[in-house]
Amino acid sequence: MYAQDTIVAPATPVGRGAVAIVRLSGPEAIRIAKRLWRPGRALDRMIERRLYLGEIRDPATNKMLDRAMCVVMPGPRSFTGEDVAELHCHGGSYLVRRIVALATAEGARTAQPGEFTRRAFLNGRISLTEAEAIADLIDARNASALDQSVAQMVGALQARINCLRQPLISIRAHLEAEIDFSEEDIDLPSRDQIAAQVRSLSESIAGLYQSFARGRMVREGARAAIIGKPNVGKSSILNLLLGVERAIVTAIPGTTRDLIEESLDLGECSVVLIDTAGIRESSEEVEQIGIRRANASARQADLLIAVFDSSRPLEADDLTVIDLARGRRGVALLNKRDLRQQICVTDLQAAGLTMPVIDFSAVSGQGLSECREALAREVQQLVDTGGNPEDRIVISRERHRDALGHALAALTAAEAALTQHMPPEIVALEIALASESLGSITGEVTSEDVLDAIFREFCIGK
Ligand SMILES: Nc1nc2c(ncn2[C@@H]2O[C@H](COP(=O)(O)OP(=O)(O)O)[C@@H](O)[C@H]2O)c(=O)[nH]1
Ligand SMILES: [Mg+2]
Repeated sequence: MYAQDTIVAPATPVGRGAVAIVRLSGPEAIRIAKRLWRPGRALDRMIERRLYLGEIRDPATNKMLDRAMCVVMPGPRSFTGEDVAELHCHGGSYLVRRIVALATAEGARTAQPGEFTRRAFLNGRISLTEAEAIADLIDARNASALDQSVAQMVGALQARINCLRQPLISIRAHLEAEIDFSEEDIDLPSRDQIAAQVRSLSESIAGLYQSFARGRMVREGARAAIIGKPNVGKSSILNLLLGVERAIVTAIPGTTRDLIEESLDLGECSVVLIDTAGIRESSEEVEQIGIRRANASARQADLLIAVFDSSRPLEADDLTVIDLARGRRGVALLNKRDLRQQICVTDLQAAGLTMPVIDFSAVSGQGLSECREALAREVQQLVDTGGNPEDRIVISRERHRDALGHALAALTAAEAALTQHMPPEIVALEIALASESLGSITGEVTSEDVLDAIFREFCIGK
């Protein structure tokens, strides 16, 4: 299935730290650890999965490199399912590189990104959804993303998929029986019964398919586009929210042309802030492209932050912004409240703005915490499942969504074949396709290409 060689990599990030871990996995892992770590002989008498203190030495010169801990975890009861040894050394980047080099000199190969987890999957230690959950857990930036990845890691999504797949397997068995024993008098569910079962499974799969929007928002953050006419302070607000000078701010209208995206953590959740070019009529070519992009990103965003300048009267371009914001989720910021006020909240409401409005100043910071709270509230409402526990299981990756989409298409075809009284072979084929698509999510059915795509995303040593 895969090369049975021994791999090595630092399991901790590059850089200075109190401790770093160099991990080995494969048939030679324990032998190699024994060559580098002394007293190597003691490894024979070591209790599995227990840390021991010793020294790391260059086997060629016997020169000591570090005082370090070692632990051995023989397969199959290890993360990868193979023999695993870990050296817990001090966290120096040269030191770690040197230990990895010593391990490769002893016959180990440097691991590819995600190769440890890939081996864990190939050895049946974890499912694909579990492997993906581990990657998501490492990337989690807020409480909701962590909760979501933990739920997936302990198997909630896998269980849900299996629940949907099992009935398909039994429907297929019934259809096969109908094909094989068509002459005999056996008791099988009627076509109508099967069609009803297929329909109800389709509904459940469609529900899970639709959870993608919520799952993605939790995993990556809800997308919030900052819109407004030029010079109202959009880029200043982005910088203030992020706490860094990310976007260029000038008094010249039309400064921001391209989209700028940055993630902002709000504790429970995250948003991806998108700074856009000002929305106005423009004849300048580059700015026009920027404005088209601003409009497109406003349409695609989950939330809008609509910005207005309180120190100037409302203009036609502001009305365009109010139009864009109609019926959308988000907040409006009445900016530049540190200056002499020309318009107030009621003027915006009279012009048709329906979003909640916050008095704001990107210069003084007025309204900042209120804005963060309002954004967090909006995201929470977007991802809220309304208390149905089944809805709490979500998909968060396009890979899952596409597989569910294929399963749905196959089930629709199966239902059509059933109602049109087509031969059971045709129905069985579609049911098999649907079942295979579901199986590809958890890794019951899989291909090398899919595995390559998934594990490429992992960091080295994971
Ligand atoms: N007095 C004041 N000036 C602001 C405020 N926010 C932005 N500005 C100024 O308005 C101008 C345009 O700001 P910018 O963030 O580039 O606006 P954008 O075109 O909407 O991105 C700059 O000169 C900013 O310093 C504010 O709250 N108060
Ligand atoms: Mg700008």
